[in-house]
Amino acid sequence: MRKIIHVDCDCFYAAVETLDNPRLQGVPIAVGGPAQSRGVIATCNYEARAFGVRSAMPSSQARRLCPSLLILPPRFDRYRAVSQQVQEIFRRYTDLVEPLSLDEAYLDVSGQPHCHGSATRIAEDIRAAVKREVGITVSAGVAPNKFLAKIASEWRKPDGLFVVRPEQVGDFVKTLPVRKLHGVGKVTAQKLEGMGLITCADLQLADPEALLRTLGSMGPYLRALSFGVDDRPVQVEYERKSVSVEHTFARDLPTLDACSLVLPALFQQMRKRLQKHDTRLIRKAIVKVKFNDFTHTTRECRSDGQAFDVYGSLLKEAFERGNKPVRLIGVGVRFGEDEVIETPWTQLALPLGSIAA
Ligand code: DCP
Ligand code: MG
Repeated sequence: MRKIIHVDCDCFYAAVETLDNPRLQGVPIAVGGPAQSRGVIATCNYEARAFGVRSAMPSSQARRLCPSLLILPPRFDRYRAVSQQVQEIFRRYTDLVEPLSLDEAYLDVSGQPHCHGSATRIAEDIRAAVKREVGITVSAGVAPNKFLAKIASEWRKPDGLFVVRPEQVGDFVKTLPVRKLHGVGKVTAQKLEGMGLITCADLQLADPEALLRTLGSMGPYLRALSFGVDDRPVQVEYERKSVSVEHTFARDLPTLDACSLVLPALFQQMRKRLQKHDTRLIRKAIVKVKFNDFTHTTRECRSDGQAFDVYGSLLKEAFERGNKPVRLIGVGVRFGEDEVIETPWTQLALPLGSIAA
């Protein structure tokens, strides 16, 4: 039986801003792009959430909901530094730390000597140490596996702890909506709900054959999760699957020519970002285009990602799939082993919400 802790900082970027400027305490603030130039909200504090402001919302809409909202530009270097400080605290308790982003991580504390081996007490220790030494609050979930720990950490947010003991797993999953399961996005959620499966209790009773037919290999995996079973280990070295850069333009680019003009700069930026990853095998080049009606399309092809021309062709194909003014362009590479490449076409997808996250 493993003991997993999932830790997630509360309104992370906003918390760091308040840490550095205590006068912001109690004031509704957000971090993001300015409302005048189509910026979006990265996050906001809980005072702003009370007005309905949310991550990934256009800043202009956030301003309408909360006219006194203070929108600060992001300072990623500072967030990375605070993230390092927090992760150092995690490592006092175990070497098995898997960061998922700057503000969240899984810890496997099975068999650790600290706190007489109590994962709950380790989680409380960590929460107290982060508050005392770093000055921000974090929420934690403790459970026998990653999936349950991650859900548990949301339960008492902000500044809370929720523990799912092994004997409580059965009751805990029963009422859990299937869309909370790891790997279930909008499309899978719709398929499940189309089969009448709303909660994990429903999924437990579903015909495994039907699940396999509708969901492929995802079927058995989700069925296992619905019983609270998840064997994924905490992976110390998180392996990045892709690197990309993208840009939303202040004004839509009306033509393919206009798009082609901005491509070299994006390509250079991506190459720069890739320098850190040069030992990895690049398998594919990717171009993403988002149109002014918020539809988006991705084109990719087998490539070592070094040749600019490949991106030019992908951009042309992507543009022609929509043939509309372009709001955003992204370029990237995918790493990987020698795998079977799936069909190169990605359907024109709707809506924006699914990619903003
Ligand atoms: N983030 C972002 N854009 C998003 C979501 C998040 O830039 N659409 C950034 C800002 C967040 C950080 O990632 O501070 C961590 O994301 P979380 O989802 O954990 O959100 P918060 O930590 O801000 O809030 P919560 O208290 O809900 O965890
Ligand atoms: Mg967070």
